[in-house]
Amino acid sequence: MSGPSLPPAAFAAPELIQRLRAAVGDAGLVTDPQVLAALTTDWLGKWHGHAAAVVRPADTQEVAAVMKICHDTHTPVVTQGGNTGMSGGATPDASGAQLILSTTRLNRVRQVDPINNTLTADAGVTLAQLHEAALAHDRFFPLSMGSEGSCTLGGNLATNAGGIAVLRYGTARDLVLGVEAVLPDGRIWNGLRALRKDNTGYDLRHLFVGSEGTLGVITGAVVKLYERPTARATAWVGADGLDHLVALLARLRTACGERLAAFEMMSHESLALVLAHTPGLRAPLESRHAYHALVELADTHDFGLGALLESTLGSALADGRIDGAAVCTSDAQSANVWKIREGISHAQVRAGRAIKHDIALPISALPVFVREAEAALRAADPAVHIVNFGHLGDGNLHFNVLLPLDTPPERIHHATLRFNGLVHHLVRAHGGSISAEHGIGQLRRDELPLYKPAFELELMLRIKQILDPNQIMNPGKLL
Ligand code: FAD
Ligand code: 2HG
Ligand code: ZN
Repeated sequence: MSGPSLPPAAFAAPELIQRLRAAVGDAGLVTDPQVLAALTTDWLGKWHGHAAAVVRPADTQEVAAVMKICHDTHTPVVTQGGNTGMSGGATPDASGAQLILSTTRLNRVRQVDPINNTLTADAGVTLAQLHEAALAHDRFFPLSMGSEGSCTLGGNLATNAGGIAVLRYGTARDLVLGVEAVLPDGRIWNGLRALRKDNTGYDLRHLFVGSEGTLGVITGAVVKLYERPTARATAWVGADGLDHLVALLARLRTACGERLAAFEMMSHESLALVLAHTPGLRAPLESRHAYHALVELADTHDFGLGALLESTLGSALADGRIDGAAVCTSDAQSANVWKIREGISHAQVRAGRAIKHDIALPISALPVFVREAEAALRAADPAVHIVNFGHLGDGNLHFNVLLPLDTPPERIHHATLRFNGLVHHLVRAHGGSISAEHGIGQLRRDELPLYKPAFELELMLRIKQILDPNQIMNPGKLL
């Protein structure tokens, strides 16, 4: 589904560049082809575009000035944070008409309030910098993912990112209290409220969460902080069926309540892939299992977390619900299991061409879904290489298919259409979503109308029309 067609843009016209330079200065305008090349390709190397230029405004006022120019000249804008997105949302199209608005110079942590448990920061601050800023005040910002060294607060909100702590703290949407955004016409909306209660009408901050750069530029946000968990207990579990891991998750929730901080799953094939492509990692268990889980408990004080984890896993082993378990006894062992988990994305890039399925299902439906989806894919291609892993604790699987590195583009294209259809048909049948945490971007744009009710899409388009009447925000993405 797409909005109205764009009027011709005055792209790269010398006077446009001149006006942008006047707004952001020499330091804020990038025209160097080498820098442009890096920013016009996504992290996966899957999408390649061209840009008229890259602007790097230094503050919210400069973003507003840039947007006013783009509004006046109908110049399309692709907002880019850390460029780590998995759906091609931050990559411009091939026309060379689109401007990349990079948030990397919006890099100030504005305030940490340890009494209110809130942090206010510019949109371009990286997730790792947010962690450090919270830690400096003995607080904890829980959003966490493998890309945290590069991905930004603005990108996290614009994609409603998930990651490894959603089962306890929720997604980026659950962690944001206030948003500051520049609208497509250059007006600034200051919604930087640090309140947990505010019942004064429609909650506009949530329009920008998950908007993928299609409604405006997020320039800052207020997020929730939490007490810092200083005690952790980590274990690796082997199970011969996914239903065993789902039962273990329920048992851990009952036994450990809020202390359950992570429950990450990977199939045997995913483990084998990451071990084969990442030097220095060791398999945590000697025995072979169809599925593995990384389980972590965390608390503000060590009230016997290790013993709690051991006894819960011990009873599951005794009941035959799981088939192997090892509680980590050193920081080095915990680091090893987390490196295994976080290494899967990189291993896929090294090993082949991944056809990604970032799907969410009710946790209770996961075992049946996986059985049916594996059978459907194997019926289509008996040699199919399925890399199934993900955030089992919140019902999010990365049910990917890996093709060999030398697969010709047409074969990738046909396999993608075929496997997407098979997997997403079953996702819908089980009440799931075709995008759990990576967003729609350009990856799922054509499929979205097949899986989202037409009336919901119509409402989304109407909201887009009100905020972005000239259709300049990230055209070709999401809607
Ligand atoms: P970008 O890639 O720059 O942009 C993503 C989208 O957001 C684009 O549509 C862009 O236009 C828009 N956008 C960016 N900044 C703004 C802004 N300030 N205002 C408006 N729109 C904006 N994601 C998860 O959810 N969970 C994971 O566990 C996870 N693990 C990952 C592991 C690896 C190794 C990698 C490479 C990626 C992973 N991701 C994960 C995906 C990615 O890191 C997240 O989607 C992240 O939120 C993107 O942030 P970014 O700053 O890189 O955004
Ligand atoms: C993860 O959970 C990320 O590691 C990336 O969301 C998933 O590479 C993928 O498919
Ligand atoms: Zn993920």
